[in-house]
Amino acid sequence: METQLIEERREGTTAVLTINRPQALNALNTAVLRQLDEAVARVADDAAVRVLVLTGAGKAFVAGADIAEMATLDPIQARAFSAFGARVFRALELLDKPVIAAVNGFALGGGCELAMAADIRLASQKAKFGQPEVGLGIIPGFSGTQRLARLVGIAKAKELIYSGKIIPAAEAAAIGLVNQLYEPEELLPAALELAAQIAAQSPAAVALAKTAIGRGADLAIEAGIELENDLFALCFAGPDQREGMTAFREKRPAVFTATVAGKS
Ligand code: CO8
Repeated sequence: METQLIEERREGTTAVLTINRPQALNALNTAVLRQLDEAVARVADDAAVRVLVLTGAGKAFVAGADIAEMATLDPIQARAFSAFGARVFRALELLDKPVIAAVNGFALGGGCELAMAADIRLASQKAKFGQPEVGLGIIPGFSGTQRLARLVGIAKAKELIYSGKIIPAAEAAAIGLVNQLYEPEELLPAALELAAQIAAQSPAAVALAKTAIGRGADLAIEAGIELENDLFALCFAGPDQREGMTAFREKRPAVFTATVAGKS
């Protein structure tokens, strides 16, 4: 039987995926990436799930791509591995449900890249972040050069990627890489609480907001505004807009019925 490298559970309407390879600090090898991809696809198809929380078992979130597996790759295999990881992370980024990374410890190399594919990053005060690839003679290969520059700006991304330095959680929060810091034992409860707060909103509206922000970030401002106008109009096609506004006028909580399932 295949070793279970991604532990999957449901907490109400939240799916919790825990990368579970603590003996290698949850390093991402092909098997972990494949199981993560499958778990994300299940979450995408499960209409009962409104938010995904991603975390790691033990003292690491993910300490990077698996160096032992990468050590003997030829250039063709290296490209395939890089493209595979990038595709898995992009599927996570494009999931039409919000993804919260609960960064419990080391988020290095591919681990930092994985956290950056999430919508929101919450972290333990003890977490550490970095892109140490250049010290191994490689560059980030799971889209880190692209997402880090977009998240923290080109100058800071260059500083981190060129130096390979590992920064504490407080510094990651100060540069905008992390949304919020928590005591280690408070991290997962905080992630679940935020997930529950998001889950109480219209899932259809949240999904459209995710699309507007995610796709809009790659567009010129005029095209982004057009996209928002179109997606705003689309809100009026489903039941949630009527329910949300009727509930407000009737001074009662809204009961949203639109479901979001299937890959975007
Ligand atoms: N890959 C494989 N095994 C790892 C990794 C890793 N990235 N990180 C840790 N491990 C293993 C260690 O080898 C060790 O195994 P063993 O007990 O069998 O020796 C075990 O996990 C525990 O690790 P340590 O004993 O080193 O734990 P420490 O607490 O002393 O140190 C560190 C923790 C500082 C996190 C240290 O483990 C470390 O520096 N790890 C490597 C960090 C790193 O360089 N990450 C970047 C990797 S490169 C990358 O992610 C590129 C992504 C794009 C790939 C593109 C594809 C082509």
